[in-house]
Amino acid sequence: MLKEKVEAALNAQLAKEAMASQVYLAMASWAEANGYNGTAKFLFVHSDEERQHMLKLFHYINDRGGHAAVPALAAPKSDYSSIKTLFKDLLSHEIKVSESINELVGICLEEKDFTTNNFLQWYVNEQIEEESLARTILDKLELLGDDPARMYLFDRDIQTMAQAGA
Ligand code: OFO
Repeated sequence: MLKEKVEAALNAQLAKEAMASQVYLAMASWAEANGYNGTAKFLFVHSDEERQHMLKLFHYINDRGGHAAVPALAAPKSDYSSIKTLFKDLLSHEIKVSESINELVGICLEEKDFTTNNFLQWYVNEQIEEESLARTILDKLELLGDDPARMYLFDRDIQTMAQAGA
């Protein structure tokens, strides 16, 4: 049985994963509408992954005798000035999610809920990978500069990454 404090913190995390899915979906839409189909593909896949993260928490809460709440979500930002600003936002979003996962782990340890702590280790590792991927993409974008022809190559490249990850 989940303690109330842990259940509330898990539901708050569930809402953040759902929000991440929405944010990446809006980013995918911007990319697709602006002709960056490879980037859009990558972001659609990322959005789906965040939904899976949300569902994993959802089932865990219910399986442990809690009640998973479907969150109300604010409309995400829908416009970006460039691919680079989009990925900068994506990295800051991931950093915030990592901080929130760490706080959640802290709550589980305070409450001596070692089962949930164990369950959350998957998220701790996932965040390391996602932050590192976002940093690699941003480094690439820094190297490429803003030249549209190079953005075309970047877009083709990231599509390959999306296909390999899918
Ligand atoms: Fe859910 O992994 Fe990113 O945020």
